Amino acid sequence: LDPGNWSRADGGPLYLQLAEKLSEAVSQGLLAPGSPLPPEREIAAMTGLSRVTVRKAIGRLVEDGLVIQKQGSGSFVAPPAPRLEQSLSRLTSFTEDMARRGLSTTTLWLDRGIYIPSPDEVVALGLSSDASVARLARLRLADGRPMAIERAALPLDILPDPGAVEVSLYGTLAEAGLRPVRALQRISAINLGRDDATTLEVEPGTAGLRIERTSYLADGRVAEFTRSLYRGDAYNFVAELRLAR
Ligand code: 16G
Repeated sequence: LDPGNWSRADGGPLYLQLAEKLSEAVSQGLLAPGSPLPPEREIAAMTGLSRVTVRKAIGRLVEDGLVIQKQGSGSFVAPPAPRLEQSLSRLTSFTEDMARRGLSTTTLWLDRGIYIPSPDEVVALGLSSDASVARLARLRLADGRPMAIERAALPLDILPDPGAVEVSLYGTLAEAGLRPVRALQRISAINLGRDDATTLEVEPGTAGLRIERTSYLADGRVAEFTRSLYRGDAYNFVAELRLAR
């Protein structure tokens, strides 16, 4: 935030440049969630920018939901969004999970089409050597908050037309009488690479969860093989454990 770092020539209005710098400080953890922002006049003194510019920058962060203002006590970095509690014993879809919580689902398509399967898709889906595969890659958002990137692969006899999936994959499958009834899920920790981190709106290298789900139909056929990357700060996964006998 040093003075002298600010000029119009290179990068748009000064207040937006300042807003950008402050939001970087938040995503890099220099300004912790819930902590107070320095007062306007301090930021103005630090940066050499006018108080009007500082006020506009903070106003922008408030609009973006990164900063909250409390009457009489100033501006604070918004507290982290609460984690969602997700059961590990029920086979549900993203759309169902969010609807149950009263959250809206948005899906951003990253890819959707018919491909030659990769060797691990051939194995996971038990495909014959000449079969193609339907792939769906999506960013899933809950109330506008990016939660997960999901990359699903399905045999074409389960999903002949990937374009038919508008919102819910399980919804589309259920309409065809092909709702999965059982799944195996594997969870591991990862550090998100640059592209996936950018899509999930976190810094590259941030902790994430890699979740692989292979789901099955009632007749035993494999329905889907999905590899998902979840934001590490978005969920608590909950399982009930019982004494083994
Ligand atoms: C869940 C599943 C994913 C499935 C999707 C269907 C995990 C880790 N993944 O997100 O495998 O494809 O639901 O959701 O739980 P949809 O019906 O909303 O498309």
